[in-house]
Amino acid sequence: MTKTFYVTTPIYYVNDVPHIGHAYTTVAADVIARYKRLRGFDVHFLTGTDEHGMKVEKSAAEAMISPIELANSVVERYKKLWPLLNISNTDFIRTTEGRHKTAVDRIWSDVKKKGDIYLGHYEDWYCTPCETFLTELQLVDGKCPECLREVEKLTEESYFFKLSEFGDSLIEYIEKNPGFIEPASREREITNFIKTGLRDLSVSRTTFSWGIPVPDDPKHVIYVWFDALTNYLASVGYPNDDLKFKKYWPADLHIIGKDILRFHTVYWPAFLESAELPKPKKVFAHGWWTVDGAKMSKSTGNVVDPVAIAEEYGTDQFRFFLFREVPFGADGDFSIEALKSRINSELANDLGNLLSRSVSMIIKYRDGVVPDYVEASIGELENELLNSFSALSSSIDKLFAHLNYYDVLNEIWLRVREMNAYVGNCEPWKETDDDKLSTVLHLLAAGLKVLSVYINPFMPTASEKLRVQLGLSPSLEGKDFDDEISFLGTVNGLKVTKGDPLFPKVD
Ligand code: ME8
Repeated sequence: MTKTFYVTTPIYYVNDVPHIGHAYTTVAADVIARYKRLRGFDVHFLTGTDEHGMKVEKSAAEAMISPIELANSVVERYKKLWPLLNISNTDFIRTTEGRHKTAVDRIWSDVKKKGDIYLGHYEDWYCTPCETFLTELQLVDGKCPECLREVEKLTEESYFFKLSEFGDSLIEYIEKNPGFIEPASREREITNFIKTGLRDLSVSRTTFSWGIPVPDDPKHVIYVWFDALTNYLASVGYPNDDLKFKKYWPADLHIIGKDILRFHTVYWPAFLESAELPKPKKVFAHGWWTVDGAKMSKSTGNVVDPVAIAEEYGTDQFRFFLFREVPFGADGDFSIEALKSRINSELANDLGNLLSRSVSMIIKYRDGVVPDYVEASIGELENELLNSFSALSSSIDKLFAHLNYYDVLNEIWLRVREMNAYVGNCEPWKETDDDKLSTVLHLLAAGLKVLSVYINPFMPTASEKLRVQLGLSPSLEGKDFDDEISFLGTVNGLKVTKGDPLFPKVD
């Protein structure tokens, strides 16, 4: 049976246009989706939009359009952005779709039947931009601790979810499933939060109408987070397509920003437990991007538009930068200077030059056909390179298991540099021994072939271009992973061609 892998991004609010932060999470999910496909998994990769709630209703009113018109226009932008960034999602869900509403109705009804939803009264502070309820204690100078904006006092009839009863079982799940919350620092944060005691959660509102009505009590709309989280079930056929649901659920991985960790690691598993559904296997929370050292905000006007960056500097270059610049999980800073420097040094100089000099030498010394290697010419330098490459596969797989993209790229670039050093040490242009020269050229082609596989999840187009120059079939789809990463003796006879520089230098 084919192994499956289900990965999700958050579904993004439609009151904001896509920026580098949204691109970051979605490219991150795309990287693991592509890697898992290379490893033979049947991948379901979900992204989408979160379209209900007071925040969207207000933004639409300000723009003097209906909420659905606002949603439609922002969805258009996402649907243009994802192909531009080469995102290979297999589903795009909108919370205004019928299949989503069906799923929300069902989980609500199941949780209610279970006795975990009751009617009460709600009086507390609410931060509309963050769609978060806050206690008096959480306020900072009377304002929202997250966004530092004004909060509103709300008193209303509301349904509550008995979150307070789930603390022990949540802690037990976290303890029994190391790696459920990653990175580890986030796990500690959540464990501490749960241990301070959970309050029941208000899960319905009566003060606005843009949402999914509570079944049997339509003056209430369902709290936007209860609604939104359910998208992860709806996409895989819940509640009507049992076959599909069993195939993909529980999700293997929810990738999110650190801002929405609590929703995914406390509320979500509690809702699922109440509905007697399995919990996701992993939630990975990444860090936050600032821009030129400052928080990104519409008012400062420093919001980074991923469309402009990809169009000017290239999609692969942008994707590479996001994971090469900052360890995935940590906060990072975006600047055009840093992007350019990565492109020129590591893409153009290191990898681009390695390819172009290797192809040129194969053309010059062997009429463009990759020669076989000669066993007797394998010396110390060759063995070092071979050993280094043979350790790559298992170390990369382990790193991917923890979304350690930063070290994956480190491992890959270590090999790129080793190959460049190898060329420098061998000086093929001075080589007079024909066997030795063949062996060197063979090793270069074989190493580049392996690199084309490992860079593929990060830079799918560059991977294909590299393979075309090496005379390999561009796509890795349906290829056997182990064949593709095997080294010696697998590139004989390939006909290389000189192409455009893989990564043009930028000023
Ligand atoms: O929270 N740096 O949607 P949202 C890195 N609809 N990532 C960032 C970022 C930044 N500066 N800014 C945003 C929501 N992000 C809910 C989710 S899921 C059931 C519902 C990314 O449009 C990051 O992934 O506010 C963050 O979690 C997400 O955008 C928030 O997107």
